[in-house]
Amino acid sequence: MKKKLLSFLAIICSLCVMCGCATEQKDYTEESAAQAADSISVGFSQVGAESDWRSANTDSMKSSLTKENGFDLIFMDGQQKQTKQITAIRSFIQQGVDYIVLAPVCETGWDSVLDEAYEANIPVIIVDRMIQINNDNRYSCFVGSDFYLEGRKACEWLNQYATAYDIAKEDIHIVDIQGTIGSTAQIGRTKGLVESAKKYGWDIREKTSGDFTQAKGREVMAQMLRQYNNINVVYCENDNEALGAIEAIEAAGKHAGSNLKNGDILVLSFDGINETAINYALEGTIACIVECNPLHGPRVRTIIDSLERGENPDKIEYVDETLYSSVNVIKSVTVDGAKYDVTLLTQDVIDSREY
Ligand code: GYE
Repeated sequence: MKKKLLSFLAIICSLCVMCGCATEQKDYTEESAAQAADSISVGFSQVGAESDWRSANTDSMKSSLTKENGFDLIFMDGQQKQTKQITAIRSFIQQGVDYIVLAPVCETGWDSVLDEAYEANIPVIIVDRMIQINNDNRYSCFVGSDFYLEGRKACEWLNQYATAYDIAKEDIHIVDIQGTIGSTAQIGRTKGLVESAKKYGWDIREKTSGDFTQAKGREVMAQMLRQYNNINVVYCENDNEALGAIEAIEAAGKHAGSNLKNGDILVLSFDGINETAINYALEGTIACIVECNPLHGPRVRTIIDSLERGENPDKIEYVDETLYSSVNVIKSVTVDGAKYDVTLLTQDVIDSREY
């Protein structure tokens, strides 16, 4: 891309000289040519705009891969459709970008298009969610969250909560509002719940997708509340679904909170970006939120910088994430022998967050 741009701009410059353009204009064009030649072109295929997490992630990418930082970013919104993302990647290949960044809506079905990027010699960086592919050399590296770990952290929190408040395992009746089916965020969070339910003997009444949106979260929760009369835990695979679920709980004349013995429905959630959701966790309407960090822009920038220097960044980079609790009794959770602190959500904690 840089080479193509240089020759294109060189032609423009010589045309200007031939046409007798003013000297200042020539200087200006040469300056732009130099700038454009130096800039790194990046095609970013984003999943969509389904949640607050996604908007924060888009902002982070756009504010890191800026002209001032030496990038020429081409942003394409996939509207939650893999076909649109594949079309976007093909157009990036056509344009001869220097790098392709992909936040994949789902894990499978990327082989052909990433073969094409590989043949075109364009490095691909996977962000946020993972892909399953035959040849791992079709992407340079991945940066994002460990969703399976996130799910298990939430469930360890629930187990300790049940122990602390003396709730028998057979009295726990969970519904799972899943994310977009087939996305790593959904696969990992659902797997964490299913395995923990088996381990602790909890009853999962139903698992159904809310597509990571508030509207769908409300709709499926309303439907499940009509169907089952003993739901006392709702495991929402993101905050937007949790907001929808809470609306449905209230509309059904029930209460979202931590007092299960008094008939409350305990809401567990993921992300911690949406302000209303965070404030709900502060007041106890949401019992626990596993943070999911969306600030991948600076991370992608660091990866590209190191690839430019000819280095090999880590193939897989997981980001650190906090576990926020509305109650003070649970201090830490342990997953696979590793201990993770639980942060009691306070106004000070909210004020000190990066987003
Ligand atoms: O949790 C959800 C979003 O892949 C981490 O996608 C992301 C998830 C996030 O729509 O809110």
